[in-house]
Amino acid sequence: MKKFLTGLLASIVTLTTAVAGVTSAVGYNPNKDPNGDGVITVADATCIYQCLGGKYKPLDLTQLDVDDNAVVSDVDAMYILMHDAGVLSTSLTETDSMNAVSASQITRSYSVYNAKTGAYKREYSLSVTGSDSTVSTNSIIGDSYDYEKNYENRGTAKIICSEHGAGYRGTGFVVDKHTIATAAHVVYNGNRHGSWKFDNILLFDADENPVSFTPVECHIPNLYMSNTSNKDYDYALITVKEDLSKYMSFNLGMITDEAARISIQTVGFPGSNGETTYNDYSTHKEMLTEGSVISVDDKVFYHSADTLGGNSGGPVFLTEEVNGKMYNTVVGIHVAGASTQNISVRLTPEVLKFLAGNTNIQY
Ligand SMILES: [Ca+2]
Ligand SMILES: [Ca+2]
Repeated sequence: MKKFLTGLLASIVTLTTAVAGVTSAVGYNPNKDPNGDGVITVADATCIYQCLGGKYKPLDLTQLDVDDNAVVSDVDAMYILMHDAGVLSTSLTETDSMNAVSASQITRSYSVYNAKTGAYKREYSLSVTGSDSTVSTNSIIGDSYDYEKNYENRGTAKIICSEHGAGYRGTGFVVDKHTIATAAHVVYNGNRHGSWKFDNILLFDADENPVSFTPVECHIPNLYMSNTSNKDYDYALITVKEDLSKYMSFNLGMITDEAARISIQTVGFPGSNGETTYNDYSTHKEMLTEGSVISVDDKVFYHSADTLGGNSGGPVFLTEEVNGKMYNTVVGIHVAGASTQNISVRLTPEVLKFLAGNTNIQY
């Protein structure tokens, strides 16, 4: 985190010559106070990073969306840091609403399977704490998001499974150094109450050359396995043996309840091009489609970007621009298609805790 902040602040300093342009482009709302303590400081950026790492669940997610674009992402934290560095010189006008103090703990349990054999390995639980300003303001050390993203390679994964008739199971995306996110129904084999047996994971470099990664573990929510028709918990992860740092092209973020109609994109490896079904997985091409959010529920949201079988587990993301640099922020995991709208698991603090703040990752 320190390294990230240092780099970011250094880049902010170089941007101060274009302050006027930055400010007008920002849409920064000075009334937003992420941690609810009445002042805008670096602690508010920390609060955003901690929530994005699944450490806390804020009472009011919209307080973290400081540029009012219905998405909470690294970009909001950057705006806070620009404000703190004097690039954005507005002062907080309201100190009334504390975005704080919920004693609740949200706990979810997960089962782990050997990704090569499908056999059960172990179980664990993860808890997210209600946001508390006295905690969030403490320190900027020990968070997730302590490395810079690499945008040269693609972070979209093709999940190969010869045990399955089609030879592959779907799409995933890199979220951490050894972690690939996907949908639970891509990895869960209900017939044996375990995971499918995965051969390898393919990622693609900047020249579209496939690179193989070795699957090690599959982590699946117990709530999904107890009711596989419930889309709310249709998310999972696969760990791989090799380091994925060069493929971390996505940030993770959260849409707010007001996100209907914002533009999103999906990317993945559909099993057909809409006319022809691919029989050979090696011919799958990465396909990007665009659409928008239609409506938002607590744990899922609905969108209009075209998807086909094989897109399952792929990222639903949006692109944000700060000072000429583009950031791809995943806000959902594609889980199901339908004729009028597609369904995506919504990234919430509980899901972010699992993907980005998970202390049970083995590889
Ligand atoms: Ca604050
Ligand atoms: Ca935002």
